[in-house]
Amino acid sequence: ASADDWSKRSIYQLVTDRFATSNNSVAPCDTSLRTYCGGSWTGIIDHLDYIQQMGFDAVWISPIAQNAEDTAYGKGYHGYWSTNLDALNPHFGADSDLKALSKALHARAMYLMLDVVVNHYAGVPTNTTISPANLFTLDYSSLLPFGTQDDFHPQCFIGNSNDQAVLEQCWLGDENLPLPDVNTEDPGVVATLNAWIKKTVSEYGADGIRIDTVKHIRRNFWPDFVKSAGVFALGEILTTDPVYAASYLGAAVDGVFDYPKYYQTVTAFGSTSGNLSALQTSPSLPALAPPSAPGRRVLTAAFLENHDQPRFPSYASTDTALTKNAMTSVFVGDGMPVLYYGQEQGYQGGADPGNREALWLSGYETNKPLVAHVKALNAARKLAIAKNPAFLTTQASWIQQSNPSALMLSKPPILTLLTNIGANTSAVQPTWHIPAGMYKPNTTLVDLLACQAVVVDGGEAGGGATEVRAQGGMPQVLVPASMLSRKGDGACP
Ligand code: ABC
Ligand code: CA
Repeated sequence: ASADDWSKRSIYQLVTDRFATSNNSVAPCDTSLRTYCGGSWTGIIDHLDYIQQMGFDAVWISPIAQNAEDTAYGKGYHGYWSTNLDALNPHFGADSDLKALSKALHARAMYLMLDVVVNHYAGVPTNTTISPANLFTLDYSSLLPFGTQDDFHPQCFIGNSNDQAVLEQCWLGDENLPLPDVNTEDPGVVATLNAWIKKTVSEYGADGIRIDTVKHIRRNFWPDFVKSAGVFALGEILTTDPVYAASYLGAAVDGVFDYPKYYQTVTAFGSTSGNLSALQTSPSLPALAPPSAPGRRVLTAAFLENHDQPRFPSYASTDTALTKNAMTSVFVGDGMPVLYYGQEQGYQGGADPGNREALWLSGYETNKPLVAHVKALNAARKLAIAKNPAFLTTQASWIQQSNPSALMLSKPPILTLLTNIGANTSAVQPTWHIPAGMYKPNTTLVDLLACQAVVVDGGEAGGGATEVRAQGGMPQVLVPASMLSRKGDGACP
């Protein structure tokens, strides 16, 4: 599938080892042990209803390759510590299970996104500090399909460096668990990786790939790799800098995770005194992207949580109003929304590895407030796309509000009202000002979250200017009532 196809989708990101076990067995899972808890590809197949019923039509799973077993930081249950790209991780199931997952998704018209790691492997050191140039002894022959030291960059750690050459050619990890950096300067290595991604995508019927550590490989490596994949490629570039993130957009990969917006969103809604300004003033990534080939679609992915960041409520504590506002801005703003499994269950784990809880411990309960919230947000987004195809290509714009804890985002046909006042009932609720001229006087709008009507003022003087008072710190997602059908299409019948 292309970027265009993906742009309409909502992605559910899961950690394969933590999402669902085969046969619904309920094993304990202590995240601090950094070991396998028993999730499998078959487990995912058995819980596709759960994912689909929330309105998701794509699933991003953990990297599938065989990983290092026992390391100083536990086992490779997350999948990012490859040892053999040509073998599957046996903890997640058999080859036939992964193929069955792909088939089961496609039978529901859902997409499969594979996570691919080609920047590095994991190498368990057998001896440290041999010489400054050879920091440790590694069994390179066990890192397949490469297998020789020349296939990797010389030993050096990235550490805290921001130097682009160091980021690209030194190693992630540390002395306890070095991540041998693949020599992507070598044409033979590059050819092997391009052939590998082509084969992997076709073998497992992937509709798109999430590419790990994009900023750690030279920029001009990526176009051929993405072309070999032949499907939409969404890159991870972990940065707070929009200009840096955007420089990869189109030029290296089709889409990037909007990490800058993630940081701004956490700043804005992470507390009731959060600063809302960066979120409103930061330029959007597509606007900063280098000019791409005519007609080429570039995409960003919006998210509030992932496997590398503390879960949102671990910043916002238990204030569900803040969480709901932050989630709303992700789903109905710019970019393809990505929800990290467990957010819908209100999971609150902190930094890695605490943020990788087992979902089976929640019982996959669907009558939870955040499950309903996610459902409503996916439905709102689908309605907006159906009613206005330009929704996907029109950039959202912030409408300045005088109240310091109120935000208003316009992305037709949706007008989103956000606040970081929080759930505390004694807080004075902010008022949003819908400017005159936006809607005809007397238009009825419906908040798709509470299914409540808001009527635009008819008064001569105001010309449709309307004040809306927040309730309980909750966000509102407004569309004209005329867009809703009586039958109900998921969004407020
Ligand atoms: C394990 C343990 C951790 C332990 C660590 C030393 O070892 O679990 O508890 O602290 C995988 C595993 C991890 C594992 C790592 C290392 O490997 O999932 O559990 O950590 O062995 C990708 C994947 C990620 C994966 C890897 C490595 C790469 O999504 O899951 O991790 O295979 C860098 C990379 C980025 C990478 C990330 C983990 O590390 O660029 O691709 N993600 C700054 C740098 C970033 C850097 C980040 C690390 O620090 O600019 O390049 O990301 O945290 C500030 C933040 C900064 C931040 C800046 C931009 O903003 O405080 O951290 O970024 O505000
Ligand atoms: Ca590298």
